[in-house]
Amino acid sequence: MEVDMPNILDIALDNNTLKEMLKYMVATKYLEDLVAEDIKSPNKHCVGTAYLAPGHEAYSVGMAFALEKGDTLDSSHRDIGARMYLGRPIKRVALRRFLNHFGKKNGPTRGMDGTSHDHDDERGVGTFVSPMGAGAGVAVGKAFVHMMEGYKNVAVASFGEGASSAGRVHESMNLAGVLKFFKESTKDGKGKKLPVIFCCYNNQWAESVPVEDGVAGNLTDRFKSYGFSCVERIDGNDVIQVYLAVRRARKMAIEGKGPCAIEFLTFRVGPHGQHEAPDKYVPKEDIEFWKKEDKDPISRFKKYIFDKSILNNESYGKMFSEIKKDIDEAFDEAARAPEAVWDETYEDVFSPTADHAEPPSTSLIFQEKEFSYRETLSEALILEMKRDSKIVVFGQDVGWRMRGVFGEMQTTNPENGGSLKSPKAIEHIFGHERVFDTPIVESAQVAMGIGMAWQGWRPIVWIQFADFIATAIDDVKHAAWNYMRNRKAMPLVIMMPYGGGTGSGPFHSEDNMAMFCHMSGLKIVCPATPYDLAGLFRTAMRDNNPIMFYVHKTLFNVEKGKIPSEEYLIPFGKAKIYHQSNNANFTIIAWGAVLKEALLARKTLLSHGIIAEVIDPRTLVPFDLETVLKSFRKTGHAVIAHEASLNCGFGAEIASLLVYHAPDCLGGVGRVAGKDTCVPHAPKLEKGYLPNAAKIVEASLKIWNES
Ligand SMILES: Cc1ncc(C[n+]2csc(CCOP(=O)(O)OP(=O)(O)O)c2C)c(N)n1
Repeated sequence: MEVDMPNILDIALDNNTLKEMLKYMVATKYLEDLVAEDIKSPNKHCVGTAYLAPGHEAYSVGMAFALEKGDTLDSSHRDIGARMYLGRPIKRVALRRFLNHFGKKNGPTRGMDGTSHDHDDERGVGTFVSPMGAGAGVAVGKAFVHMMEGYKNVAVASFGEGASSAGRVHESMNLAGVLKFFKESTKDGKGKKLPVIFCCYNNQWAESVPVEDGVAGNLTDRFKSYGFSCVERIDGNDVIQVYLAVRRARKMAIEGKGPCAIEFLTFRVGPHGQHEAPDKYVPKEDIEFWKKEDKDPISRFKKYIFDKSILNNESYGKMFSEIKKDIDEAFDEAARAPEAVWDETYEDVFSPTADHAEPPSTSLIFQEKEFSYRETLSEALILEMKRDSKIVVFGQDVGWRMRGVFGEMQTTNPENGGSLKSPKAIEHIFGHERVFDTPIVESAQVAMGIGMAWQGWRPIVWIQFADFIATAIDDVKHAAWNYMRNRKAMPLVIMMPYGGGTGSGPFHSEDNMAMFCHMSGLKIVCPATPYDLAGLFRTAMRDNNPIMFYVHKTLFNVEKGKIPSEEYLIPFGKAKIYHQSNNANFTIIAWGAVLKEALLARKTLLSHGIIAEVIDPRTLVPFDLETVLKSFRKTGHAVIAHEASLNCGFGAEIASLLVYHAPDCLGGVGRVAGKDTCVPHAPKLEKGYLPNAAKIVEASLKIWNES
């Protein structure tokens, strides 16, 4: 693509800063050239390939120079220049990068992830994950925290023009565009916006797809449509222009006028990945054009610096030798570093949660009365939000207008300003900054939660129905694997009403817990009673890991129970046994709404001489195998009942654990589950699909009679 852009290199930056900019651009290129060379070598140290950014140096370095201490960057796979400057000194960054490339144990991801997937938390650089555009929503979450902490800093998301077409980027920009806070503090009452800057480098190719085939319309028009206060298109090969554009955006952002979006035009003059030839699909002439002295960012800037006599051959040579020395030394040190080899620490997938030991607060307690499941959730949420001012909850229809689809975002408790006649919205208790509606952007919601949690806040991402978390699976995975990759806590609760029994059909009835049990790094919580809900919720709000918190829709208004007024926590991985007995000869394992069916089945089974203990694991991950095994070793018979489809449901996992750990006790193991279809809409069909007491009785008798 031919570009006609003025060469605006003349501005009032002091000579030292200009020199430094060149230094980091040159260091970026030197480091990347070393990596490229290493990958071609027969004795290479890099594991796999690398995604380098020749031609992006001005964009990457200029953007970073415009940031200040405490600002955060969620970068793309190509932003080594930005990391180089933000993570300075050069040797430190180079060492971290090489250790990661080489898969070394003492690298930033301990060999769990490679290439550009490192993070640098100390310097505000977030972790990069492969699904393109994933960082955009994370930056929105970090911007929220910057806002709450006084608008001293901004969050930047950097991504390519290819990534800009990903749905999650649109979701994130739309979300950033609509969110407004602190309305009362602004003159026009319109509120302040999030200090987030979306930096989109348009290097004209997304792997083999040119921009004209990947981007409908043009990027800046697209960005303008989000109502951002500042949208620009900049020559991304001019480091000063890049710097100035990000500075302008930064100023608006910290004044609460953001978000801003900038398109930086550049060109990738190397291959997409080092496993490809540079001109495999990019025309050679285009590469040559962008490599010319007046286009290539380093040559251009070097000429400017030399013309201004800021550097000359001798001083440049000295600067280059220092860069080379630092990076070469880092390379050698990384090459000598111990390789990552498997040990039990790699099986450590959860962040430790020291604050579980936190003493209970005596002032924040439930009243002595019966609470429905819904009321329990509201009151527990209010108590926890009072206890910890970093808890925020956001999602569709959680705000004051709707107060949650099930009314779970309101209180009738007079102590909290509510009454039976006029319940009070939780948003009105804590303010819009801590309880707010979002558009339909589940992926961006989870990503925003990740950004908040990364910055040490405790977001509750409210997903209106568990079914819709499917649109954010990548983001959930990002949260789940965070501790494994980065050894950084991710205190994120994803709260989801789920389940069948309301005639809501396939897309509002799903129990998809098994899907997430399979994803290491998530805790899966599914309280069946108000008592368990309060205790497990408190635990969730003190845990440092991502939690999928399932609340069954049919329990909301039906299930009632007394909540003790003293504060109690229920540890995860501790099952509850109903009707525990030395004489038990049968074990039923059930959770969520199926628990009450299991308890009904137990009554019927008594008349057949079957004495069943009913175990509710309460959390599927971690799973209390010990309690379940203890019962099974005594009874030798078990039925596992759950609402999700049978095939690959969590019942299969439990059955295999029983068979494996207690082969001598096998009277029989059965499963009662949802049918292997989607959840039907028509009442009799839905009834046919769902497990119930009669089906549990039938399966139990079959096992009993055959044993
Ligand atoms: C969701 C997703 N789909 C596909 C890919 C594979 N992929 C990796 S990089 C890339 C091209 C990205 O283009 P762009 O965002 O413009 O960044 P660039 O590679 O040009 O720097 C693709 C398709 C991916 N990582 N994530």
